[in-house]
Amino acid sequence: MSQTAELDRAFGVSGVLAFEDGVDGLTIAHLHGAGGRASVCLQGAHVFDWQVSGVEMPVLWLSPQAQFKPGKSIRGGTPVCWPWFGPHASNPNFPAHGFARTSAWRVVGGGADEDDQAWLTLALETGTASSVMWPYSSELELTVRAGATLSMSLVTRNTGDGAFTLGEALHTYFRISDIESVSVHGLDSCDYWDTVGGVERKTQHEEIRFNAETDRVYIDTSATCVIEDSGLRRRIRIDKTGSLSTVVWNPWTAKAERMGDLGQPAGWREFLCVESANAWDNRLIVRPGEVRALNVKYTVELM
Ligand code: TA6
Repeated sequence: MSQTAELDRAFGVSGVLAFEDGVDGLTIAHLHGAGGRASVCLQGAHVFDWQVSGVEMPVLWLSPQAQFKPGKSIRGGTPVCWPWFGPHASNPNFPAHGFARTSAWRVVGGGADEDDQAWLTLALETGTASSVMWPYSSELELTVRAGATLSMSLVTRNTGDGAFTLGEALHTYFRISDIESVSVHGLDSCDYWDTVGGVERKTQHEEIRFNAETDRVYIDTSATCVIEDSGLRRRIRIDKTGSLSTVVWNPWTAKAERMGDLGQPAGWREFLCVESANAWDNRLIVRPGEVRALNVKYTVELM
């Protein structure tokens, strides 16, 4: 029996949760909840699609050049950055944003919850293939709940006998009409590290608008953010708990050309990353036996 058939037999729920053989041997889970549906690649526990009934455009952005290949991060959706954010602190050979997003996660549960949301929980044990990069015993789980809203909960358990420092993010790419037609609200007066052209600490004044490469780590904030999109006439509300950093990123022209996988002629104009994280000043010390959860909930409101 194929892995997909095994998963369908063990966890499938008709009309709610089904598994599919994706391209290049990756397995995809499809969640159908009341008011919306989502798709998750088991590699990386990577939510790459979420569509809300009655809302024309998908809420998450997926590059037309996204590749679904073993060991490669999917460009778009919500990459899980764990157990570090950005480059590794000391070894430039280790993958940026950690190894969770390119690892094989396993299904531990799924179905319909009491609110008719379709849910799926995936798990990743560390300390084996990843032990060179991460010499700690830990367990990681991601639970996705999909319907008219999308929720994700990233839970880290320290199952070893030593503390570790954790950097993490749900690095979500949101679909927008155009980068110059949106603004981000909720971070007014927050301090941030501006990482474009060096690193400088600054303070946000009023909403964020975009006219150049933007790569900012807002720190010490648990604020709800709202992406206001005048082009698509919608707001995307980003509620979070267990996260003290919010990363706001758009590559603009030059970096987009260097990256080369954001879609032509200017795919970079149609997404904005607002990432709920614990990064930089807000990295966590997780002691033996401790459990930490980073939770987000996304809601779309038509304007
Ligand atoms: O979160 C922003 C960022 O750190 C940018 O600097 C850019 O590198 C982006 O993540 C994408 O990183 P990736 O490793 O997915 O290409």
